[in-house]
Amino acid sequence: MKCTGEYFAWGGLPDRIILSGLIIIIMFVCGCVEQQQAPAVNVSDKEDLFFEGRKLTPIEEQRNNAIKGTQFINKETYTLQVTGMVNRSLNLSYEELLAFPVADRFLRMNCVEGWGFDARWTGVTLNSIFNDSGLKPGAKNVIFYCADGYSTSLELDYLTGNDIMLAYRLNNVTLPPERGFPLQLVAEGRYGYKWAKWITHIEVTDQPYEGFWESRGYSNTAKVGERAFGIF
Ligand SMILES: Nc1nc2c(c(=O)[nH]1)N[C@H]1C(S)=C(S)[C@@H](COP(=O)(O)O)O[C@H]1N2
Ligand SMILES: [Mo]
Repeated sequence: MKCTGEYFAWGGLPDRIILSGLIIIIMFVCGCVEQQQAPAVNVSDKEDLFFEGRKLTPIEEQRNNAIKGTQFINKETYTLQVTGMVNRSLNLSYEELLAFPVADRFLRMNCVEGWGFDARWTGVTLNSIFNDSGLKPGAKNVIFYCADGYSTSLELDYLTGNDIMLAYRLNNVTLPPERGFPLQLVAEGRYGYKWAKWITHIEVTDQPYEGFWESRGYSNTAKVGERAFGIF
Protein backbone atom coordinates (compact mmCIF):
# COMPACT_ATOMS: atom_id res chain seq x y z
CA MET A 1 0.00 0.00 0.00
CA LYS A 2 2.54 2.49 -1.20
CA CYS A 3 0.20 5.34 -1.64
CA THR A 4 -1.49 5.13 1.78
CA GLY A 5 1.87 4.66 3.50
CA GLU A 6 3.20 7.75 1.83
CA TYR A 7 0.20 9.77 2.90
CA PHE A 8 0.54 8.65 6.48
CA ALA A 9 4.32 9.26 6.49
CA TRP A 10 3.81 12.65 4.99
CA GLY A 11 0.83 13.83 6.93
CA GLY A 12 0.64 15.17 10.42
CA LEU A 13 -2.32 14.56 12.74
CA PRO A 14 -4.70 17.09 11.05
CA ASP A 15 -3.99 15.53 7.67
CA ARG A 16 -4.77 12.08 9.03
CA ILE A 17 -8.05 13.34 10.39
CA ILE A 18 -8.90 14.91 7.04
CA LEU A 19 -7.86 11.70 5.23
CA SER A 20 -9.89 9.48 7.57
CA GLY A 21 -12.80 11.82 7.06
CA LEU A 22 -12.44 11.56 3.30
CA ILE A 23 -12.25 7.76 3.44
CA ILE A 24 -15.38 7.62 5.57
CA ILE A 25 -17.17 9.99 3.18
CA ILE A 26 -16.09 7.89 0.16
CA MET A 27 -17.22 4.65 1.85
CA PHE A 28 -20.52 6.27 2.76
CA VAL A 29 -21.08 7.53 -0.77
CA CYS A 30 -20.17 4.12 -2.23
CA GLY A 31 -22.57 2.46 0.20
CA CYS A 32 -25.31 4.84 -0.84
CA VAL A 33 -24.72 4.23 -4.51
CA GLU A 34 -24.81 0.51 -3.94
CA GLN A 35 -28.09 0.72 -2.02
CA GLN A 36 -29.65 2.81 -4.76
CA GLN A 37 -28.87 0.22 -7.40
CA ALA A 38 -32.23 -1.32 -8.18
CA PRO A 39 -32.46 -4.84 -9.58
CA ALA A 40 -32.40 -4.84 -13.36
CA VAL A 41 -35.81 -3.63 -14.51
CA ASN A 42 -37.30 -4.26 -17.89
CA VAL A 43 -37.72 -0.78 -19.38
CA SER A 44 -40.96 -1.84 -21.03
CA ASP A 45 -42.24 -2.74 -17.57
CA LYS A 46 -41.78 0.78 -16.21
CA GLU A 47 -44.98 2.26 -14.91
CA ASP A 48 -46.67 5.10 -16.80
CA LEU A 49 -47.59 8.15 -14.72
CA PHE A 50 -49.44 9.98 -17.49
CA PHE A 51 -51.80 8.73 -20.17
CA GLU A 52 -53.51 10.78 -22.87
CA GLY A 53 -52.51 13.97 -21.02
CA ARG A 54 -53.99 12.83 -17.73
CA LYS A 55 -52.18 12.10 -14.48
CA LEU A 56 -52.29 8.52 -13.22
CA THR A 57 -52.18 7.43 -9.58
CA PRO A 58 -48.88 5.55 -9.07
CA ILE A 59 -49.55 1.86 -8.33
CA GLU A 60 -47.75 2.25 -5.00
CA GLU A 61 -50.39 4.80 -3.95
CA GLN A 62 -53.35 2.73 -5.17
CA ARG A 63 -55.03 0.73 -2.47
CA ASN A 64 -56.09 -2.84 -2.86
CA ASN A 65 -58.71 -5.00 -1.34
CA ALA A 66 -59.36 -8.73 -1.25
CA ILE A 67 -61.42 -11.12 0.86
CA LYS A 68 -58.65 -13.70 1.17
CA GLY A 69 -55.44 -11.83 0.33
CA THR A 70 -53.31 -12.10 -2.76
CA GLN A 71 -53.77 -15.05 -5.09
CA PHE A 72 -50.73 -16.23 -7.00
CA ILE A 73 -51.72 -17.61 -10.38
CA ASN A 74 -49.33 -19.52 -12.62
CA LYS A 75 -49.28 -17.94 -16.06
CA GLU A 76 -48.21 -21.20 -17.71
CA THR A 77 -51.11 -23.30 -16.44
CA TYR A 78 -53.76 -20.57 -16.24
CA THR A 79 -56.82 -20.63 -18.47
CA LEU A 80 -59.92 -18.45 -18.61
CA GLN A 81 -63.02 -20.58 -19.01
CA VAL A 82 -66.00 -19.11 -20.88
CA THR A 83 -69.18 -21.15 -20.46
CA GLY A 84 -72.96 -20.99 -20.20
CA MET A 85 -75.16 -19.41 -22.85
CA VAL A 86 -72.47 -19.28 -25.52
CA ASN A 87 -72.37 -21.19 -28.79
CA ARG A 88 -68.86 -22.44 -28.12
CA SER A 89 -67.22 -22.77 -24.70
CA LEU A 90 -63.70 -21.37 -24.56
CA ASN A 91 -60.61 -22.18 -22.54
CA LEU A 92 -58.22 -19.32 -23.19
CA SER A 93 -54.56 -19.37 -22.22
CA TYR A 94 -52.77 -16.20 -21.08
CA GLU A 95 -51.03 -15.98 -24.47
CA GLU A 96 -54.35 -16.32 -26.28
CA LEU A 97 -55.82 -13.49 -24.18
CA LEU A 98 -52.91 -11.22 -25.13
CA ALA A 99 -53.46 -12.04 -28.81
CA PHE A 100 -56.92 -10.39 -28.94
CA PRO A 101 -57.23 -6.78 -30.14
CA VAL A 102 -55.95 -4.47 -27.39
CA ALA A 103 -58.20 -2.06 -25.48
CA ASP A 104 -56.41 0.79 -23.69
CA ARG A 105 -58.22 3.33 -21.50
CA PHE A 106 -57.93 5.88 -18.72
CA LEU A 107 -60.50 5.09 -16.02
CA ARG A 108 -61.12 5.72 -12.35
CA MET A 109 -61.88 2.91 -9.89
CA ASN A 110 -64.00 3.83 -6.86
CA CYS A 111 -64.45 1.54 -3.88
CA VAL A 112 -67.62 1.96 -1.81
CA GLU A 113 -65.34 2.62 1.16
CA GLY A 114 -64.64 6.07 -0.31
CA TRP A 115 -61.22 5.63 -1.88
CA GLY A 116 -60.34 5.40 -5.53
CA PHE A 117 -57.61 5.98 -8.09
CA ASP A 118 -57.01 6.95 -11.71
CA ALA A 119 -55.24 4.43 -13.89
CA ARG A 120 -54.44 3.30 -17.38
CA TRP A 121 -56.06 -0.05 -18.10
CA THR A 122 -55.01 -2.30 -20.97
CA GLY A 123 -56.66 -5.56 -21.86
CA VAL A 124 -59.15 -7.52 -23.92
CA THR A 125 -62.81 -6.55 -24.29
CA LEU A 126 -65.58 -8.99 -23.49
CA ASN A 127 -66.98 -8.18 -26.95
CA SER A 128 -63.81 -9.68 -28.47
CA ILE A 129 -64.23 -12.82 -26.37
CA PHE A 130 -67.96 -13.12 -27.06
CA ASN A 131 -67.21 -12.60 -30.74
CA ASP A 132 -65.34 -15.92 -30.57
CA SER A 133 -67.71 -17.77 -28.25
CA GLY A 134 -70.97 -16.43 -29.64
CA LEU A 135 -73.92 -15.63 -27.37
CA LYS A 136 -77.18 -17.52 -27.16
CA PRO A 137 -80.40 -15.50 -27.46
CA GLY A 138 -81.93 -14.71 -24.08
CA ALA A 139 -78.58 -14.31 -22.26
CA LYS A 140 -78.89 -11.55 -19.64
CA ASN A 141 -76.08 -11.68 -17.09
CA VAL A 142 -72.43 -12.57 -16.90
CA ILE A 143 -70.96 -14.09 -13.75
CA PHE A 144 -67.27 -13.66 -12.96
CA TYR A 145 -65.74 -16.37 -10.76
CA CYS A 146 -62.35 -15.75 -9.15
CA ALA A 147 -59.49 -17.84 -7.78
CA ASP A 148 -60.18 -16.73 -4.18
CA GLY A 149 -63.82 -17.86 -4.25
CA TYR A 150 -65.04 -14.33 -4.88
CA SER A 151 -67.67 -13.73 -7.54
CA THR A 152 -69.75 -10.94 -8.95
CA SER A 153 -72.01 -10.42 -11.95
CA LEU A 154 -72.98 -7.69 -14.39
CA GLU A 155 -75.68 -7.23 -16.99
CA LEU A 156 -74.70 -8.43 -20.47
CA ASP A 157 -76.08 -5.22 -22.08
CA TYR A 158 -73.86 -3.06 -19.87
CA LEU A 159 -70.77 -5.17 -20.67
CA THR A 160 -71.29 -5.22 -24.42
CA GLY A 161 -72.74 -1.68 -24.71
CA ASN A 162 -69.80 -0.08 -22.87
CA ASP A 163 -67.22 -2.39 -24.47
CA ILE A 164 -66.03 -3.38 -20.99
CA MET A 165 -62.59 -4.99 -20.78
CA LEU A 166 -60.66 -7.49 -18.75
CA ALA A 167 -57.35 -5.77 -17.97
CA TYR A 168 -54.00 -7.53 -17.96
CA ARG A 169 -51.94 -4.34 -17.67
CA LEU A 170 -52.24 -1.49 -15.16
CA ASN A 171 -50.44 1.84 -15.80
CA ASN A 172 -48.76 -0.09 -18.58
CA VAL A 173 -47.16 -2.76 -16.38
CA THR A 174 -48.31 -6.37 -16.12
CA LEU A 175 -51.09 -6.55 -13.55
CA PRO A 176 -49.29 -7.33 -10.25
CA PRO A 177 -50.40 -10.46 -8.31
CA GLU A 178 -52.03 -8.44 -5.52
CA ARG A 179 -53.98 -6.53 -8.14
CA GLY A 180 -55.52 -9.56 -9.79
CA PHE A 181 -53.00 -11.13 -12.16
CA PRO A 182 -53.79 -12.26 -14.75
CA LEU A 183 -57.13 -10.41 -15.17
CA GLN A 184 -59.20 -7.74 -13.47
CA LEU A 185 -62.60 -6.69 -14.76
CA VAL A 186 -62.61 -2.95 -15.50
CA ALA A 187 -66.21 -2.23 -14.54
CA GLU A 188 -66.38 1.38 -15.71
CA GLY A 189 -68.89 3.45 -13.75
CA ARG A 190 -69.50 0.70 -11.17
CA TYR A 191 -68.13 0.36 -7.64
CA GLY A 192 -64.89 -1.51 -6.91
CA TYR A 193 -66.61 -4.69 -5.80
CA LYS A 194 -67.63 -5.25 -9.45
CA TRP A 195 -63.95 -5.08 -10.50
CA ALA A 196 -63.35 -8.83 -10.08
CA LYS A 197 -59.68 -9.86 -9.78
CA TRP A 198 -57.98 -13.23 -10.49
CA ILE A 199 -60.86 -14.16 -12.82
CA THR A 200 -60.76 -17.82 -13.82
CA HIS A 201 -64.24 -18.39 -15.20
CA ILE A 202 -66.93 -16.36 -16.98
CA GLU A 203 -70.43 -17.76 -17.16
CA VAL A 204 -73.15 -16.30 -19.37
CA THR A 205 -76.66 -16.85 -17.98
CA ASP A 206 -80.29 -15.77 -18.22
CA GLN A 207 -80.63 -16.01 -14.44
CA PRO A 208 -80.16 -13.25 -11.85
CA TYR A 209 -77.06 -13.72 -9.69
CA GLU A 210 -75.79 -12.22 -6.44
CA GLY A 211 -72.04 -12.27 -5.90
CA PHE A 212 -69.99 -12.18 -2.70
CA TRP A 213 -70.81 -8.63 -1.57
CA GLU A 214 -74.15 -8.47 -3.36
CA SER A 215 -75.44 -11.46 -1.36
CA ARG A 216 -74.33 -9.59 1.78
CA GLY A 217 -76.54 -6.60 1.09
CA TYR A 218 -74.65 -4.54 -1.47
CA SER A 219 -76.41 -3.21 -4.57
CA ASN A 220 -76.30 -5.53 -7.56
CA THR A 221 -76.15 -2.63 -10.01
CA ALA A 222 -73.44 -0.81 -8.00
CA LYS A 223 -73.47 2.34 -10.11
CA VAL A 224 -70.94 4.90 -8.90
CA GLY A 225 -72.82 7.79 -7.29
CA GLU A 226 -75.81 5.62 -6.41
CA ARG A 227 -76.51 4.09 -3.03
CA ALA A 228 -74.54 0.89 -2.63
CA PHE A 229 -75.77 -0.43 0.71
CA GLY A 230 -79.03 -0.29 2.66
CA ILE A 231 -80.55 3.15 2.95
CA PHE A 232 -77.28 5.15 2.94
N1 LIG B 1 -61.32 -11.86 -6.56
C1 LIG B 1 -61.59 -10.72 -5.91
N2 LIG B 1 -61.82 -9.62 -6.61
C2 LIG B 1 -62.09 -8.46 -5.97
C3 LIG B 1 -62.18 -8.41 -4.56
C4 LIG B 1 -61.92 -9.59 -3.83
O1 LIG B 1 -61.95 -9.65 -2.60
N3 LIG B 1 -61.63 -10.74 -4.55
N4 LIG B 1 -62.48 -7.20 -3.93
C5 LIG B 1 -63.21 -6.20 -4.72
C6 LIG B 1 -63.25 -4.88 -4.08
S1 LIG B 1 -64.31 -4.68 -2.78
C7 LIG B 1 -62.53 -3.82 -4.56
S2 LIG B 1 -62.69 -2.25 -3.93
C8 LIG B 1 -61.56 -4.00 -5.68
C9 LIG B 1 -60.21 -3.44 -5.34
O2 LIG B 1 -59.41 -3.54 -6.45
P1 LIG B 1 -57.86 -3.30 -6.30
O3 LIG B 1 -57.36 -4.21 -5.25
O4 LIG B 1 -57.29 -3.57 -7.63
O5 LIG B 1 -57.68 -1.85 -5.91
O6 LIG B 1 -61.39 -5.36 -6.03
C10 LIG B 1 -62.59 -6.07 -6.12
N5 LIG B 1 -62.31 -7.35 -6.70
MO1 LIG C 1 -64.42 -2.38 -2.46
